[in-house]
Amino acid sequence: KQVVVATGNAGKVREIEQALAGLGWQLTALGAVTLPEETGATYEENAALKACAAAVASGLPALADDSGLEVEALDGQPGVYSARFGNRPNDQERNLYLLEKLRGATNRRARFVSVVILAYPDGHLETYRGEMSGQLLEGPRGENGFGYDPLFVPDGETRSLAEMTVEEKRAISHRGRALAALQAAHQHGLPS
Ligand code: ITT
Repeated sequence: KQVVVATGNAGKVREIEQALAGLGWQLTALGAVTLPEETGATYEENAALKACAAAVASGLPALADDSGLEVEALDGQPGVYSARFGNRPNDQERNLYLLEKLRGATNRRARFVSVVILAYPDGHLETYRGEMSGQLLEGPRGENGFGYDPLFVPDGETRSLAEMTVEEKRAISHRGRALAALQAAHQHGLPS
């Protein structure tokens, strides 16, 4: 079965391909399809916007992830705005911005949320959600992963996500959990 992976984020592509390898689907890149602007107020709305646009444009089922980091001391920010936090242009700059915002903060608790939606060209949607709680470091650690990974130590772990392999991150992460639920629902084949 051919399924379009509707993301422009290479880190997500790696994690999705690794997590869904067991399904034997032919995962296809977006190609010429451009994703719509993320105008939704929730992860669910934004994931649906991206997955539906790709499914309609390609005529194939399409999978999208919308995700974010919710920081307790910042009242849940940046949340759905995680990819544009502080209007900073890249992951490294956004990490510095987050560290500035948290300077001196004793509560460094945060959680990642991922909503994965599989959309079909006929408009049918499947929605899967995963979360992971942890603590934010005072400086980056590790080179793996993407986004806020170098700053985040999951509960029960000592390493940051950027010090883990893709496999180790998948076993505990927000996206890993959402994708595990998708995989379980499709163990016996993709409906039509
Ligand atoms: P697409 O919309 O093309 O999929 P994006 O990066 O813009 O790519 P989002 O709008 O969902 O995706 O933004 C999510 C942001 O949240 C992402 O850019 C990271 O900054 C952060 N994020 C989400 N999951 C993460 C993870 O597993 N590790 C580190 N940062 C993550």
